[in-house]
Amino acid sequence: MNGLKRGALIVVEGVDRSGKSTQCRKLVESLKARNVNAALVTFPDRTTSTGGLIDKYLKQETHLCDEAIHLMFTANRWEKKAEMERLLKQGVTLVVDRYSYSGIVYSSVKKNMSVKWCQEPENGLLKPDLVLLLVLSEAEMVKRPNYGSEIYENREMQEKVAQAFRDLSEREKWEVVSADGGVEDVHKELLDKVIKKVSQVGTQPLHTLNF
Ligand code: 2DT
Ligand code: MG
Repeated sequence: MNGLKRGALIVVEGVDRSGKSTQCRKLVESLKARNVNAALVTFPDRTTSTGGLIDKYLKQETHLCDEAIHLMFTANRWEKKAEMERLLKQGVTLVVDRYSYSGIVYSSVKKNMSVKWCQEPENGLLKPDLVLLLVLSEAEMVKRPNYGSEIYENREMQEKVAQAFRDLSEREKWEVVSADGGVEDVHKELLDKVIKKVSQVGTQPLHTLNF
C-alpha cells in the first residue's frame, strides 16, 4: 500500500439546458480551490476521431443509423477509459459531464432500441462513485425554451429523456438535485455531495459497470 488515495469518479447527468456544463466547470474550480486535484471530462469528446463523427451526426451533417451512432458514443467513452483510470489512480478526481447513462437514455427512447441492447456495450467501462442527476421541473423547462439546432434538441425528445432519466435514477443509487434554483445554490448542493464522496473513496477499489 503506497498510501496514495485515488480520485473519485463523479458523473453529472441531466437533460439539455439543466446547467450540467456550468455546474461541472464550477465543481472542478471549487475542488481545486480546496486543494483537491480535479479535472473535467466531457462526453461526447468531440475532439477524437469518433467524436468528429458524433459532432457531424448531432449537427445533422451526416446520417448514421441508430445502432451505429449508439456504438460511436460508447466507443468515444472506451477511447478515454485508460486515461481516466490512470488519472483516478494518480489521485485526480474526475468530474464527468454526461456518461454511459446519457448513452443509454438518449438511444433507448428511440422506439427501435431496447434498454438491454443499449446497456450491453457500456459494461466494463469505469463505474462512477457518484451520479448526480440534475432535474428541471415542468415549469422551469418551459422557461428555458431556447434549444439549439442539434438533432436531440427539441421538446418532444427532451421530455422522453427526462422521464427515462427519472426511471433510471430510481433503479440506480443516484443523488437527484433540482436544477430550478440559481447557479450558486445548485452548485453548493452539488459541491457538498461531491466533497463527501471524495473523502470516502480514497482507499476503495475502482469498479466497472455491470448492467
Ligand atoms: P452535449 O449537449 O452535452 O454536448 O451532448 N448523447 C450524449 C448521446 O446520445 N449519447 C451519449 O452517449 C452522450 C454522452 C446527448 C450532445 C448530445 O449527445 C447526446 C446530447
Ligand atoms: Mg447539448
